[in-house]
Amino acid sequence: MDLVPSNNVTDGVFPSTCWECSVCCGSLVTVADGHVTNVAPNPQHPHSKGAFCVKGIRGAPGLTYGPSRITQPRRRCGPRGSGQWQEISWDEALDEMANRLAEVRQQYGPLAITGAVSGAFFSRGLVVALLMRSLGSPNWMINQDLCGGCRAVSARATGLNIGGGEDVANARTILIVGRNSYAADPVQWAAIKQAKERGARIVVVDPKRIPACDLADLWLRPRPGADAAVALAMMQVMIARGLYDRAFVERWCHGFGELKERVAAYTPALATQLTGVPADAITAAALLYADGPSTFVSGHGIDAFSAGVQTYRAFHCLVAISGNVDRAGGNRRIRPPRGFSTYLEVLHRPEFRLPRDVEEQTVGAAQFPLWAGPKGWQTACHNPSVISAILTGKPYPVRALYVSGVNIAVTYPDTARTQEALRALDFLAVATHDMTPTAELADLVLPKTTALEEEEVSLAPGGSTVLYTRPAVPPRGAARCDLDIAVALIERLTQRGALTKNFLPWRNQRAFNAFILGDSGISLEELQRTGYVQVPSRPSADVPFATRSGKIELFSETLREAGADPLPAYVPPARETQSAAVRSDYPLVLLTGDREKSYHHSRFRDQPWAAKVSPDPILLIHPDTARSLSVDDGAWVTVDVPGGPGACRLRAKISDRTPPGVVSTGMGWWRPQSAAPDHGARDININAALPYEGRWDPASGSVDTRGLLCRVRAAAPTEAHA
Ligand SMILES: Nc1nc2c(c(=O)[nH]1)N[C@H]1C(S)=C(S)[C@@H](COP(=O)(O)OP(=O)(O)OC[C@H]3O[C@@H](n4cnc5c(=O)[nH]c(N)nc54)[C@H](O)[C@@H]3O)O[C@H]1N2
Ligand SMILES: Nc1nc2c(c(=O)[nH]1)N[C@H]1C(S)=C(S)[C@@H](COP(=O)(O)OP(=O)(O)OC[C@H]3O[C@@H](n4cnc5c(=O)[nH]c(N)nc54)[C@H](O)[C@@H]3O)O[C@H]1N2
Ligand code: SF4
Ligand SMILES: [Mo]
Repeated sequence: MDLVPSNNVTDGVFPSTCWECSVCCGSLVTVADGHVTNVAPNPQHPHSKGAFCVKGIRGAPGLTYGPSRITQPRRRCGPRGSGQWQEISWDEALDEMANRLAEVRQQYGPLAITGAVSGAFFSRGLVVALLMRSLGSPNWMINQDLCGGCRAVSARATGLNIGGGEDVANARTILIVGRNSYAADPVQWAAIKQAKERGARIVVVDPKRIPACDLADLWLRPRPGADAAVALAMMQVMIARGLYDRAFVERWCHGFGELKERVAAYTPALATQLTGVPADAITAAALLYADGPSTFVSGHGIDAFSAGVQTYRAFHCLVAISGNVDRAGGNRRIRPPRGFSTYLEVLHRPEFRLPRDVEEQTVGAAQFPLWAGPKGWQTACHNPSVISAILTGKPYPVRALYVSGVNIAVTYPDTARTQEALRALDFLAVATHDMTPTAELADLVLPKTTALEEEEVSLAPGGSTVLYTRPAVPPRGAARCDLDIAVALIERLTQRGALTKNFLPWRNQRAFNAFILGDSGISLEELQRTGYVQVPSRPSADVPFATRSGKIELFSETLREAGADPLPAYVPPARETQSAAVRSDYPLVLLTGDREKSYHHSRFRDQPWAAKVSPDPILLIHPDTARSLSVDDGAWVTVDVPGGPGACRLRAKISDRTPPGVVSTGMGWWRPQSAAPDHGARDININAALPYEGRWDPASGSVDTRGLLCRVRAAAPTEAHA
């Protein structure tokens, strides 16, 4: 059957899904005269229940109709980064891209070609991975070493794949660790507020006084990066007092004896020394958590650390021994609807794989087998090792890169080195909506459709809502979606004999989406009508865990085999291993990545409404610290870290939300109006000051993007203007 293309645009109000971030809120999109005139929350939506944010309302239309939108392919016609572009047709762009990729493949072999995307959460991530595989390369970079990588590796090692399965609505106690739902996730935030209203108890573990602290019954304020000790001590209390779930542990946990032995030393008193949290607060947190059902709500604040896997392991073990797994009010494992494929599953399916010996050559797989290569969570590369490979040719040359839907010249640590690597490539193509600092360094810039122009089928975080994003309007100009770009490229690569195997058998996004729906019994037509289909959640209790033992591995056989510590442990933050001299030169601790409601990472930087809400990159400084530094509120300061590539400029905001001695900033800053090609990415972007090399988590390869030592100085008057 030939599937009708979905871009039959009509005016009206249509149910859809906001696709600007992974929260996946249900939306109502109004189209008038072929234009999106309004995006609003869908109060009927079973997943988001009317929750929404300003990025969905203003960001997506701003991106689609804004003046900075790229609508025609561009070819570089001056030196790299000179900002000289020539508009070309898609045929020219695709021919050139196929020629250049075929040349690199011929000269250096398929492994010299790499992709960069945000990950397999969006279909474009899967598409780019499969395009790389079609070229014969297992290499693709994802954001997750900077994002959710530590929890994903821990989830795999422990067998506790509970991301998205927080049953806040039915919990008696909610343990929030390193998660600021207020800014990051309006659906979760609404659920937490509702739970509080009905009497749930809330325990927050966060160095900063975030809005959830105002709802909290108990707030633990550990030193950054020290959380594992909190979890280990909570387990120690629960085990010593017999407050763990014996029956669950016996039936479903592997290695309880070893865990018990490991945590015995982590008394609350020891945890106080390691974290600064009072012992009685840790004990109180353990007692509240043990009095369930309790759900563990966690986030980026304990991920993206060079010991993040161990921290997550400690919390995952805490969840396991409390028995709050796959039961109401606890943490559920998500099982996709029968017959439905998630992008992540497709990535791992044998028919979409390259031979094992090829996948084993994925950059980083030798050092981080649980992260990169065939055994890795998303089979991706280790990013900083790719950057090195581009610059040094080791372990082998990487010469061509295709970037889609990421702005790595801003969002990867060590901006200067990332830029140097991008400049050193033989070929760089960037699919984008606007001229980001990454796109500025490309040979070819490809105009991408936005989420208002694309069709996407996906699964809501809770697993029981299949979501539909409607192509509400036709693409502006010549913009194309990732799948269309990849399919057209594959055709040309085939003609040039540069294809290993076609791993993208779909003719268009419709066919791809039909494949994702598979035998689920859900049709695209139904989704188009309703915007979502609710499916009964599949019970996961009694389903064996995805480990060799079929149990939750408190003692992880996978980690043991990989030569890592099989039991959860406290690993001192890297800063504590620095010399006294360095610590005295860099006396403060830096947190990065504070989410802002008006921005999504580096996005929406050209949009006036966002700049109005948040005009400058902020560094939160405690009043006492500001006083000792003689920094006034609103003053421009510079921040740098030991061993870092340089300083970054931020604007001080004096606030007691951050503890004394800890300064805290956002990420993703650049200014489209500042001079190309950097657009400020080496000035006001915190990643200009962070190294991407350094201590890497032994399992996930993550670097510290927070908890680093730093120093803050008043910016010289010449540096101080915005
Ligand atoms: N508006 C908006 N929403 C977003 C995004 C965005 O850019 N803008 N990005 C999305 C993405 S990709 C992600 S990954 C999520 C991230 O969102 P979250 O998972 O909420 O993570 P963060 O906002 O990075 O940090 C959460 C909390 O961790 C705390 N924290 C920092 N260090 C530590 C520590 O050592 N221990 C503990 N316990 N806490 C610590 C911070 O103070 C902060 O309150 O947000 C998503 N949502
Ligand atoms: N220091 C520090 N660095 C960090 C973090 C931190 O906390 N601290 N956070 C990390 C985290 S958690 C993450 S997830 C990363 C995020 O890093 P990125 O994914 O690079 O961030 P974005 O700004 O969201 O990426 C934006 C690019 O995606 C494109 N884009 C947006 N929407 C779409 C779409 O629908 N389709 C396509 N094809 N493209 C689209 C836009 O062109 C935009 O330029 O940053 C990481 N970097
Ligand atoms: S949180 Fe905001 S940006 Fe993310 S899906 Fe919901 S409305 Fe869209
Ligand atoms: Mo992220």
